[in-house]
Amino acid sequence: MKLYTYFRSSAAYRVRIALNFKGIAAVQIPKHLVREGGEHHLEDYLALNPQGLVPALEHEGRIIGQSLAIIEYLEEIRPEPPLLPAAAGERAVVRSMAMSIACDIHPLNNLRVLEYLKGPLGQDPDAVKGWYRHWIAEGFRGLEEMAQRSSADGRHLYGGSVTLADVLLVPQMYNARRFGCDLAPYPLLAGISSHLESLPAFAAARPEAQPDAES
Ligand SMILES: N[C@@H](CCC(=O)N[C@@H](CS)C(=O)NCC(=O)O)C(=O)O
Repeated sequence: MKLYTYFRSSAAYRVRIALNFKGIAAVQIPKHLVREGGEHHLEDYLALNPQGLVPALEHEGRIIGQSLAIIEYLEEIRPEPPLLPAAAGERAVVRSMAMSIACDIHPLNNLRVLEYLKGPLGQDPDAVKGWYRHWIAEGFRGLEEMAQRSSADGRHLYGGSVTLADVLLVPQMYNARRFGCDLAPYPLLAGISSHLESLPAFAAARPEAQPDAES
């Protein structure tokens, strides 16, 4: 199994957590998103993943893009330990929390969106940071409230064990800290993330611990 990744990519970070959580080994193939205009734009990578985004997973002759599709695939080929609860209704709630990050926060704050704001739209760095922080605040406000309803122990977004929603939370929190977002309004999310970051599967997946990490 091969994972095309970049140490700071939060979507790749999600997949690294899921791989570690399930004890699945994957060879990491770094694609630098900034160097030389971004290695993800080069022909060799586009031939593998026409979307030109990381992560992508290569397994049994197939290339799978999209972190959520990859994680659901890992869940299906290695069901234990599970990242989704057994009951359909519970799984739906966990997925809704995960998607609030993957579909509603992350795409608005992705590198190419920020670059487009800076370049073609001529926005200055402070305006771009403001954009980033705005969408984090919008997304985290709702997620904090969802967590109040669904966390059983203040250490997990849903119930009292690790789920897909937690796998999405930690990388988004990492990014929010990088962009200097005010996290004080989300004490539950901050507490949950801090607990999760101490778990081995999450700690080993953090950007600074990756082979392609830069300071
Ligand atoms: N929805 C995709 C998002 C993938 C994505 O946007 N990856 C980012 C890194 S986190 C990327 O490759 N960005 C390159 C760019 O914006 O140019 C997923 O969940 O895998």
